Amino acid sequence: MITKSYIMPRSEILELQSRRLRSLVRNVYEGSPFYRKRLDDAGITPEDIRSKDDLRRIPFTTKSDLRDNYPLGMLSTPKSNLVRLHASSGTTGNPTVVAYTLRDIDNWAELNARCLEIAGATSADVVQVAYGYGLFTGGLGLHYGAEKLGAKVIPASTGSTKRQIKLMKDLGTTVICCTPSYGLFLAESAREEGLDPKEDLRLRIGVFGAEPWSEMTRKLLEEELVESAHDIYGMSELNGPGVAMECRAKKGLHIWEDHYIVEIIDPTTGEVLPPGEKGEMAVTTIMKEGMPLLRYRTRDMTILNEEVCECGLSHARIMRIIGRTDDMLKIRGICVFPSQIEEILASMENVTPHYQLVINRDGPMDKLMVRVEISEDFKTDRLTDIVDLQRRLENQLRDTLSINASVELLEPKTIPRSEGKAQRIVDMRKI
Ligand code: DLL
Repeated sequence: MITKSYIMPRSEILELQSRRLRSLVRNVYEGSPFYRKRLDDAGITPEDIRSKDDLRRIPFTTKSDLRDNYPLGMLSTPKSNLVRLHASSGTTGNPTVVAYTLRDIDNWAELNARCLEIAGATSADVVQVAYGYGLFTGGLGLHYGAEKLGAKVIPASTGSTKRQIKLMKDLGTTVICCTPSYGLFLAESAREEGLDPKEDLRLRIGVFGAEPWSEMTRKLLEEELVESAHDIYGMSELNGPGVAMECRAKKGLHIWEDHYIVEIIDPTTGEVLPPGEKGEMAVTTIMKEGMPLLRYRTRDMTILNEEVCECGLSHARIMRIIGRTDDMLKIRGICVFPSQIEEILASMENVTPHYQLVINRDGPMDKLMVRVEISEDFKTDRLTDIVDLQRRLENQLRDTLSINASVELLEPKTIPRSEGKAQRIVDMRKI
C-alpha cells in the first residue's frame, strides 16, 4: 500500500516543506563537509533557515560541484549507511555519482509508485520496464515503483525489440515504461511484424520520459501503441525517474512537493521567478539522506503552475520540459530549443516526430539543418510537392522562431532509432 500523503491540502504541503527544509539544512550542516563549508562561506547557520522563503539565501549547487567532488564528496551520511550507487553516463570527464540509503531507496520507490498510480495504473497491471537497468536510474527506479504498487513487473530493460513485443503479447503487458522515441520504434516494429499494436497488444498506459517530447508524439503514441501516454520527469541527481508525473488530466506534471522544493530561476541571474514564468528549475531534495542537494540547478527549462489540478491533486505542476539550458541552440544570435522546432513540425501535416538537428559552420556563422522524415501516407511522385512542403516548413521556422534553417525531407524510417534517449542534435562543429 502506498501512503496517501500526496493528497494532502496545499497549506499542509507548504508547512511540511518548511519543516523538512529546516531538518535537511541541519543534517547537511552536520553530515556534509561540503555543505558545511558552503553555508559557512555564505555566512548562514542552520538556525537562519526557518521557512521555505529563506531558501533563496542559500547558494545554488551545480553539476560542477558534483564533478569536483567525485566520487563521493557530496555525501551527507557516512558511507557505511549507503546501499546503492548510480552514475550518469559522463560522456566527458567523470560521471556524476549518486548515492542512496535504504530509506532513500524506499522513498524513491514510493514516488514512482505514486507516478504510476496517478497515471491510472493499479496492482492489477503488468508493467514492462523497457528503460535501461544498470547505472542509469530509469529501469530500477520504475521497477521498484511498480513493485511497490503491487503490480507485476517485467524487467525487460532496453533493446531486443522483437523480444519486447513477444513479452508484451505473451505476458499481457498493460503498462509500458520507456523513452517516447523507443515507444514509437516499438510501434513501428510491431507493425513490421504484421501486428496491429493497438489491437494485438493490450497497452493501457505508457510511462514515457527521460527525454523531451511533444504533443505530436503523444498523439502518435496514443494512435499507434497505448491508450494513454503520460510524461514522467526525473534526473539521477534527484533520485532518478519519479520526480514529476502527468496525471490523467495531462495538463502538466505533478511534482512531489513533500519530497522536492522547486524554484524557477532566471538561468542568467539566478533570480527566483514567480509561478507562470519560464525559467530553469532548481530543486532542493528535502527527504534525501545519502546525498541531498540544496537548490540544485537542473538546467531544465520549464514553467511552474501552483493551481490545484482538475484531477484534485494539490501538488504543483511543471509544464513539459522546454529544453535544457545546455541544449539551447544559438543560430545566428537567436536562441532556440529543439522542442520548439518539434512543435513546429507537429503543426505541419505530412511530417513525423523523427527528426535531427544538424548544426554546421558557414564561415563565422552557425547554420542549422532540420532533417525530418515524411509520414508514410505522404505519397507523391511530384517533386514540386516535396519542394513545396520543404519551403512551407522553412517559412514556418522563420516566421515563428525567426531562424533561418534549411529543411531536408527524408524517407520514412531513415533516421536511426534509439533504444534509450534519442540523439536529436548532431553538432558538426564538434566533429
Ligand atoms: O533520465 C531519469 C529518468 C528515467 C526520467 C526514466 C524519466 C524516466 P538522467 O539520465 O540523469 O535521468 O537525465 C536527466 O533528462 O535533466 C532532463 O533534461 C531529461 N529528462 C528527463 N525526463 C524528461 C522528460 C533520467 N519527461 C535529464 N521530459 C533531465 C524532458 C526529460 N526531459
